[in-house]
Amino acid sequence: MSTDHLKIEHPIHPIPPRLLDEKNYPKPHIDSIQKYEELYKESIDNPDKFWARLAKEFLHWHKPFETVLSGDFEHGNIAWFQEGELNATYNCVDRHALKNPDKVAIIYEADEPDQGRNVTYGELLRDVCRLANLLKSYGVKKGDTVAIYMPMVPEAVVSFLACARIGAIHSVVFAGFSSEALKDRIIDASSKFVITADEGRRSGKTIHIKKIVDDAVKNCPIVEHVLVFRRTGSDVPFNSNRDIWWHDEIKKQRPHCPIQIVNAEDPLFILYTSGSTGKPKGLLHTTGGYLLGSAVSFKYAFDYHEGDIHGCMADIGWITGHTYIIYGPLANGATTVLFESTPLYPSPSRYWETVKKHKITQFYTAPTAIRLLRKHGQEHVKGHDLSSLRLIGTVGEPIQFEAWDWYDEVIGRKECPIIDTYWQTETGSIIITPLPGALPTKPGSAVYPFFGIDPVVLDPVTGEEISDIEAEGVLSIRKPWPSIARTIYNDHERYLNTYFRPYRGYYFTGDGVGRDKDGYYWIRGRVDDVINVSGHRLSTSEIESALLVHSSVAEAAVVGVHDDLTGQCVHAFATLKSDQEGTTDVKDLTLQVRKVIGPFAAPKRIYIVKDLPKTRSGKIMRRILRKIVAGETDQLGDLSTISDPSLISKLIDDVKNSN
Ligand code: 6R9
Repeated sequence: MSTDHLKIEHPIHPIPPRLLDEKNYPKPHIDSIQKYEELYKESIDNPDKFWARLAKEFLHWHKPFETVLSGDFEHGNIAWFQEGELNATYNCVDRHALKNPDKVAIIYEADEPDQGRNVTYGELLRDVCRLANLLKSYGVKKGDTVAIYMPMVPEAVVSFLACARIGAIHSVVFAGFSSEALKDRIIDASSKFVITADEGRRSGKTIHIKKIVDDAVKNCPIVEHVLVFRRTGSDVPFNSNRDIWWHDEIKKQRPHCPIQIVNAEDPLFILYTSGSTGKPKGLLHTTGGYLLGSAVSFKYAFDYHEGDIHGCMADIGWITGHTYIIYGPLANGATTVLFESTPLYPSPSRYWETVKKHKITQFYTAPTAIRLLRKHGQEHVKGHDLSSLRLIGTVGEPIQFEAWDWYDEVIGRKECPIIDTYWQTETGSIIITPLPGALPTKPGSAVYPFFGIDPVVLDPVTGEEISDIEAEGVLSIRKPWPSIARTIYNDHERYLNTYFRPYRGYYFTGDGVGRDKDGYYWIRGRVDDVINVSGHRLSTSEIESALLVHSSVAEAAVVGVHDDLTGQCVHAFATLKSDQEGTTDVKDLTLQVRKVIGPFAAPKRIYIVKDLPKTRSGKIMRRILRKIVAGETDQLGDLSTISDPSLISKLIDDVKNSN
C-alpha cells in the first residue's frame, strides 16, 4: 500500500510543561520517554516478569498464581494467571471501603443538573452486598449470566459489582437498543435474570425502559425474574409473577455478603459488539486479566493520582464505560463520574458545568462529541473554570485535526496533553496511546503502544509483516496481553475465524493503520464491513438484516458514508417486493431499523430503488453504491463485472432526486 501520506510532516506537540511542574501537580508516573521505553521493552522482552509484578502490585489475590501466560494466538487458547484466585468486587470495592469508607467512589451527575448525588466506597459496599444477597435469594449463582439493561444511575454500577461479587457473569445491553436486540442478547447469553429500571431520563426526555424489557422478555421463556429499579417513580406495567421491585426487596437484605472467590480465568462479563456478519458477538472477558489490564492502563494512560476526579463521559453499555467508568477507576480506588445526560442538555455548556462543579481532573470523551460542541461554538465554554483539568482524552474513532486543535485550544487551553486512546471491546483496555507525561503527541495519531502490546503492520494481501518503520497496512498484534477477550460466548470457532485466522499467529484488529517515520501509529478506521457512527460500532449486514425482516423489502444494501458530525453515517438502499411497491415508504423502513436494532442505528438516508447493482454471480456491489452516495460518480472503478450497466445512471438519478 502507498505510504505517501506518511511523508506529510505533522506538527509535534510537546508535553505541556505545566504537567511536569511539581509545585502544582503530582509528578507523572511515567515522566520521560526513556522511562516509557525501559518499561515497554521489559513488557515485550520479559512479559511474564513484567505482568507478574504488576498483577501483585495492582490486585489482591486470594490465592496466588503460578503461571503468568499460557496459550498463544496460533491456537487461540490464551489464559493468564491460571492458578490465581480473586474476586473483582473485592478488588474494586471492599479493599478501598475497609481503608477509606468515606471516600467518594461515584459522583452521579444526573440528567437534571441538581439531582445527582455522591456514593462513598462504604455505601457502595453495602449496596453491592445487599443486591448480591438479593440475587442469591433468587437462585442466581456462579457462572449464571445476568442481563443488565439500565440507565446511567449508581444502581447500574451496583448491579455490575453485585454480579461479580457472587461470580455471576454480567451481560450489559446498552439501554438504547430496541426490545428485539435486547431479546436476541438475552437468548444468546441464556440470561434467566434481568436487571432494569422503570424509566430512564436523557436530555429531559423519558425513556420507557421497563416497557422495552417487557416486550423483549415476552418472547424469552428463559427469563424467570426481572428486577426493577425505581428511577422516575412513574406507573409502569408490573407482572407480579415475574417482576421484583428493587426498593421492596433490597430492604430485606443484609448489607454483608461474602465474596465468591473465582479463578482468574472465570468469566467476569459478556459484552456484545458488531462484527462483519449480522449476528452480534458476545465477547467474553475473564476476571484476572481484564481487571489487571483495566487497572494498569487506567493508572498510566490517565496518569491517575490519589485525589483525582475521573470524568469518562461514555455509557456503561459500551466497553469504554465498563473499563474506564467502572473497573479501571474502582480497582485503583479512584473517584469516578457517572454522567447520565448528554453534551447538549440543558445547554451545550453541560460538560463544562460538570467539569467545574466536580473539579474533574481527567476528561474523556469521543471525537463525535467534540465535533458537536465545536459546531455550537466557543461561547458555551467561555466563563467556565476548567483549570482543574490535567489531561483530556478521546476514544472511539479517529479524530480529525480541526477537532483535535479545538479540543487542545478551547478545552485544554494548550496546557493539557490530549491522549488519543485506541482500543476495542475485544482488547478490553487501551492498547495504543500517548502516555501523558512521557510522549509528545501529533494530532490524529494514537502515538505508541501501551505496555505489553506488540503491534505489527501487515500487508493486507500477502499477510506479510512490513518491517520498515514507515508502513501502511492492517493492524495486528503479535503477542497476547492480559485483557484480551478469551472467546465469543458459545462460539469459539467464530472467535478463531474472526481474530486469529485472517493472519495466522496474530490477533487481527480489523482496522487499517499507518506507522510514520517516528514510529507513531495512525488508525485509519475499519477495513471490514463495520461502520462507526458517533463511536458506535454497527455492522452493515446487521442493518441489512433488520431491513429484510420488513415484509415489503426484497433486498437491502447498506453503506457507510463520511459525515462531518458523526464520523460516518448509514445510507441504505432497498428494493421492494413487486406486489408491495407503493405500500411502503422511507419512514416505515427507518422505523424498522429503530425497532430491530435501536434508534442510534437508524439510517440517515434510505433510497427505495428498482434494483441494486450486482455482479454476474449475484453479489451486491456496495462499492458502487458508496461512490454514488459520495458523489464520486466519475470514479466508479471497474464495472466489468456488473450484470446490468444501465442501472448505474438510474441509481445516480434516484440518489440525486432524493437529496
Ligand atoms: C473502545 C471502543 C472499536 C473500534 C476500533 C476502531 C475505532 C476506537 C479509536 C478508534 C481511531 C481511536 N476506534 N478508538 N479509531 N482512533 N482512538 O471504541 O471500542 O466500540 O469496540 O470500537 O473503534 O475502528 O476497531 P469498540
